[in-house]
Amino acid sequence: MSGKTGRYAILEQFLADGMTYMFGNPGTVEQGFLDALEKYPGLQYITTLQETIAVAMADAYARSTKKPTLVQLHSGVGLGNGIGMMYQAYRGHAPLVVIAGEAGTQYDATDAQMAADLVAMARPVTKWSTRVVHPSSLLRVVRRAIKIAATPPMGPVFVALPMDVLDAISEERVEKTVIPVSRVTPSADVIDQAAAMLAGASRPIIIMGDGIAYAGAHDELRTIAETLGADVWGADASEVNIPFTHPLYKGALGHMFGTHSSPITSRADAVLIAGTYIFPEVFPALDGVFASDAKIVHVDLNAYEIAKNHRVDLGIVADPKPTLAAITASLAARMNAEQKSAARARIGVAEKAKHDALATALAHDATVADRTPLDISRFMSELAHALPDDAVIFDEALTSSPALERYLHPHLPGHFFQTRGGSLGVGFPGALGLKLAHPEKTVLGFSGDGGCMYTIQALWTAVRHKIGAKFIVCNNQSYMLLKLNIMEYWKERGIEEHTFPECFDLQGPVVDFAAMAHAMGVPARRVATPAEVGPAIAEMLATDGPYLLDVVVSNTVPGSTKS
Ligand SMILES: Cc1ncc(C[n+]2csc(CCOP(=O)(O)OP(=O)(O)O)c2C)c(N)n1
Repeated sequence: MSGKTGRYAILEQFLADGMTYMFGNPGTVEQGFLDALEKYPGLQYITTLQETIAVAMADAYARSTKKPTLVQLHSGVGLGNGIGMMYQAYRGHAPLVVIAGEAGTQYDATDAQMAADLVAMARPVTKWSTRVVHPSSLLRVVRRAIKIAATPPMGPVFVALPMDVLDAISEERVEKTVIPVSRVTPSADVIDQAAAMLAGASRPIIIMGDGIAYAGAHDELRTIAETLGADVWGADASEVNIPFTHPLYKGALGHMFGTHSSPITSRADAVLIAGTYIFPEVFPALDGVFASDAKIVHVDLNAYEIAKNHRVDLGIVADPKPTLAAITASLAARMNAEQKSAARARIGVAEKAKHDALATALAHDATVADRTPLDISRFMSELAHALPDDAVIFDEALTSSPALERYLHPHLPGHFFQTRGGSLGVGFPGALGLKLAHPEKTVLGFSGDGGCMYTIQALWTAVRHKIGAKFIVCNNQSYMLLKLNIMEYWKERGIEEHTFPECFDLQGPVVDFAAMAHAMGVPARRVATPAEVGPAIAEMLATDGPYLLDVVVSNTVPGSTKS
């Protein structure tokens, strides 16, 4: 690379590491390497019109491909816009490599317009935040950043790139970054200790999260659950870690309230935690989450998360895939006939309970199927008939998600992603990131009418780069989740139910999402009655390219007389 300036060398480094997209929004202090991009057609710039979209697209792409993914933001102002979504990526362990330009080290003392401490801004939302200060270490620093992002527990990193460093000659060699192998299996005695704690349980549960999907440990999780006859609960689980249809899968413990999860977790006499942390809820219970005599085993590659908040009897820093397989083998040898038969009986009970709960929900859906305003279950049921089995979904439908799960029953690993981290606006850019990762598949992004307004300009990017994802707005004209949550708040504090805060309502003015889509070149339709559902879905799926459906649904708040 002798004789090349840093602005070229850095792009060659990204290419050497298999990066094919730079998601970003440009500025003048990045012009050097953006100008150099034309020499490298293998690295495509994906133009977004707001930094939130660049980060959210990259987040979904990285989650789907599990590969370090490049994001370019513009100086302090662009980084500032991107921070909320970088938090999302940090919480969700997405391996993003975020870069931003700076005027140059020679201007440090001047403190002029655009000057900002970028490293400090990015630090709280990254695994590592740094600045390259000399051309001799440009690629060294970039490779270290990529390695840190892609080493479990993965997460975003940030590198500030002063222009004068990139304009200087780079003498460093480009070489592929080495990511350490982390397929760590514990020793046999540790496996046996774990099996001994779990084997005799009569009320075992498994709490699992996306560390399972990351490790590709789907089969191992299913097998150990079946061996133990243990209910499986999700915590920070926003992908398919076990098929949603599996009899033992009970759903998510919840995102908000420990009062919802503690009654479940405290009943267990043995708890296996794998690939997640305890607990991701916003208002978690601070104690009493496990029975005092319950045995708690925690397996994860993330040592920080083990025994972070609550007692653990055996913490194992290891890869869930080989570890769960080894514990299962030990259980099979250790469990006696009576224990095995009790485990099978628990599966039977779980199967019946799941079947009955689904039948009740479907019976209720049938009573509202012909209503106008629409019930979202009508839309989901017709969509389920029309979609290919291997459609890929980004679900930010929030209060419409239960109906989505009921009909689309996510079951294929890598085909279903939900928001992770709490920042609204991931649904539509998320679908674009997934479509880039799976160009041959039907990809759908679901969002509430509230959530999609944070990043609606993503539709422009879809047209600009011919990314044929489909977008579905579950339009209940409100911040419905906030209404449901405040009802919980009223109940807990003995406050009588009253009208919801006006700021939770989105009815005035009502957004015409189809018109917005048309304005950005995306064909779209508004769906408001049961009769319109089928033809609209057919048109969406027959359209080659992006398409938006604005599905106008009831804004009635379940369980409330207020609106
Ligand atoms: C960036 C950001 N701002 C605000 C919030 C707070 N918040 C959580 S849920 C929610 C309402 C979401 O409404 P919508 O997307 O329409 O879905 P619905 O709840 O109606 O199903 C809001 C505003 C958030 N999570 N993220």
